[in-house]
Amino acid sequence: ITFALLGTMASHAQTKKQPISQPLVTKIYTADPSAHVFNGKIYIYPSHDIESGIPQDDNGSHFGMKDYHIFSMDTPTGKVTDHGVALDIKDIPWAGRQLWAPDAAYKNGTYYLYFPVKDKQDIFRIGVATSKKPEGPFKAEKSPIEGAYSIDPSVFQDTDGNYYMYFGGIWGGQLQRWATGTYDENGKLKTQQEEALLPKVAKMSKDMLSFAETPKDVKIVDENGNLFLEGNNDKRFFEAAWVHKYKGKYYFSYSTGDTHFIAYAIGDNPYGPFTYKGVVLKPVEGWTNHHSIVEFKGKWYLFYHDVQLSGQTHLRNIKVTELKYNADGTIIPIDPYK
Ligand code: FUB
Repeated sequence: ITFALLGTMASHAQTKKQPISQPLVTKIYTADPSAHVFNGKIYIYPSHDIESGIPQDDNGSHFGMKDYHIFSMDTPTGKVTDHGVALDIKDIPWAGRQLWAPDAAYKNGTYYLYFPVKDKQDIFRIGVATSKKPEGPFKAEKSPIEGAYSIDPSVFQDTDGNYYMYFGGIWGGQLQRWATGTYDENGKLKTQQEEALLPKVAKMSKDMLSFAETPKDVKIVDENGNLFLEGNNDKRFFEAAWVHKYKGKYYFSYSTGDTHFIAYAIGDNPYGPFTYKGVVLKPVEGWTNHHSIVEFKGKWYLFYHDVQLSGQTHLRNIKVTELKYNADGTIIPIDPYK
């Protein structure tokens, strides 16, 4: 070993980013953590990353996940329990491949697991599975949710008892194929000068298994009320929608994808419009950035992922850190590395 090499190693050690939090799960790879408080405990519904052997591309083909594990914690710093396989792709009758980021909701004694997966025609659709327990196992419905498409479902329970699903993701998430409301496999991404594609929202039916309405666009606007252009790719929606409510306001947070931020916008009702306010989470190591925000015993937490354990974009590990607000309700941006 030469002095020159030693010098390089020393400077790398100095510049290597120190994460602000450690992986919650180390035995398997996990990502896209959707956290909820059920029965006084934190339940995490993440993707379960695996080595698919499929080469990386812009459509995320290397994310070839096949099942979900659900995790619980008594406190955000407590022991993490892996409840094992909660749903396997082979038990979803209509599924083809790529079981991506899920979410969950509870209503009247039943837990609902919402998940995106490509159908046998390779079109991303959103399905639902049910269980009497938050950790599953879950049983999938026979068909996808009618009128639901693309990826990254997240279901928000409003304080009035209504539930809303937010969904969508561009590029590999195929949202660009649904720009007209029906599927068009030649649907193109917007050009830099065009208004960016928007995520979708639909109120859930009373049975939580279907939509009560045709999905609507979720408008994310700047301080002058203007929609972002595709060229505003540090602010426009890419994937990973999440909604939470804080002091009576609705916070819509999302990933900007190719610029790797978790950004957020605030609105007065679940449908928006939402006005862009800034960054929740700066880029993490790994291409994707995907999160959830949850309140537990009066404090707020950001669940997110990076690739600390593997160094590889498709083999991620979930994490948690506290999230704080300024007095005016804006979120204090989090840098995941010191
Ligand atoms: O985990 C697969 C995909 O990567 C998710 O659906 C996206 O949000 C991104 O995190």
